[in-house]
Amino acid sequence: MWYHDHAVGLTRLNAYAGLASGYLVTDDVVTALTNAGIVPGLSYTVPLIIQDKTFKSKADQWGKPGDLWYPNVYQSNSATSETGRWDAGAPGDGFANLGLPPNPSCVPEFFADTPLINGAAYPYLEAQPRRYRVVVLNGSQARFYNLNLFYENPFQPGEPDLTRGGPAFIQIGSEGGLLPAPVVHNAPPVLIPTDASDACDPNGPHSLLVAPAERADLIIDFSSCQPGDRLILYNDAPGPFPGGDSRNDYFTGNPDQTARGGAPSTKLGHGANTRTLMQIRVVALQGAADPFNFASTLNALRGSSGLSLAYQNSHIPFGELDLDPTAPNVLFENKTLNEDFDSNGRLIQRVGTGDMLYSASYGRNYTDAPTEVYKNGQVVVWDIYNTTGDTHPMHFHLANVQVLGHAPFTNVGTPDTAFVPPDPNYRGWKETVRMNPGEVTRVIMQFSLPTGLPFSVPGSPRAGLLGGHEYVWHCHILEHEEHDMMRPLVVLP
Ligand SMILES: [Cu+2]
Repeated sequence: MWYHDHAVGLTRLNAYAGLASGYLVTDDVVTALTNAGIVPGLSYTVPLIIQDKTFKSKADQWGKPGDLWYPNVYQSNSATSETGRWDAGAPGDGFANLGLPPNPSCVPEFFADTPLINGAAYPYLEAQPRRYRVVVLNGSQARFYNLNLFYENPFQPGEPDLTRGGPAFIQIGSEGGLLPAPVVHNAPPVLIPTDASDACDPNGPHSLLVAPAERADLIIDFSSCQPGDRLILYNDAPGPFPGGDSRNDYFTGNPDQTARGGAPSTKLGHGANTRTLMQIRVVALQGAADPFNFASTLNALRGSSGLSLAYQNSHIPFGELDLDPTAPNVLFENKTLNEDFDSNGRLIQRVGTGDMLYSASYGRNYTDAPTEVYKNGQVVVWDIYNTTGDTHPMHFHLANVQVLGHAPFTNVGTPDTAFVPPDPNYRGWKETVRMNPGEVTRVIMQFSLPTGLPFSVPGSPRAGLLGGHEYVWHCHILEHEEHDMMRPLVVLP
């Protein structure tokens, strides 16, 4: 799990400045898997909190070298030039009119140039030839990561040998807990194919793909490695995802993009590099050999006392049994994800709710009156139509969701095909769900207020007339969330 400040209008800055942290929740079910040796214990558990930051290289009136830098200028493209970062226009009319953003301004997204893991730039991890439990959290503002593990190129320290994949990842969990079945990644590594403009197919080949706020609970077996081996944890996801902009992709020997407002070429052994996240140095085994390896772990997880049993058992304490969309009294509703221009000509992303007919400016503001108001215990199915060009990691407070599937659409309200089932690692309980452009994503959830609290909870001030408790759902690209891709979610007692 992780937690971070959520102040309206300041979330993106506070989280970027460091008001964010992770914690590991365990329970009897996970302890049983650990005691059986199937899942490595706490002494072999490594958290990887991945964030991207940009540091000032020179002192100026606002700070000193090494201070965090965050963009404060809305760099507009014009009709004839794309040296800016973002399109600009007038509300509802596309690109017709260059607006005049204030300075300082919010920006639609931020892709920094230096990846940090657990707060350190380009760190290394010493690993023994045995299994580790590796818990991954993407705590970035906007950047997605496609994670693969390669052996290091012996002739270029710090760089991967893209022809030599490292140990596989066995994914056992995501944000909401354990998966019903293990999912294998990095066997072999899968890089993301991109076109000439650095865009990819969001449903195309990928490895372990984590959007902001997504998590992956992994088991990695290094027992096939030798002491002295080195590995590189490598990312190649386009930013933004899936559209891409080569100025956000920093790697050794990349083209000089200063003429387009980007960075100079990165030299070997130096930053900026958003691909080489971390080095793993294999050291000698200490103590007894691990009784499980990759194959026997996978067998045990797939066995009758493995992950499927644990998945069923682990959710009972939270009241989260698999939800049935055919049960009586389930509500079905359509939602939309929208992009438009605000009154200053800046891109704005919003969430469309209610049953209005679709239009380009369908989105509502966070401060508009709540439209998602439900009675305690209500089960809902939401079909969320993404009318924008970005994949949005939509995040739900109060409830975890189950993803029922996704389908392409031409008109909001009408999927073009039957729903395609989600990826295997999207079949557990999710807090954050990637929703691809041009697709409707179907999720099911139950809005149950917390019970057994040792204190009473007052109604939300905004929802107070209804006596309701106010939560939110929003995009977890932090710049989207704040401008203005977040809506209230009210549950009545
Ligand atoms: Cu978004």
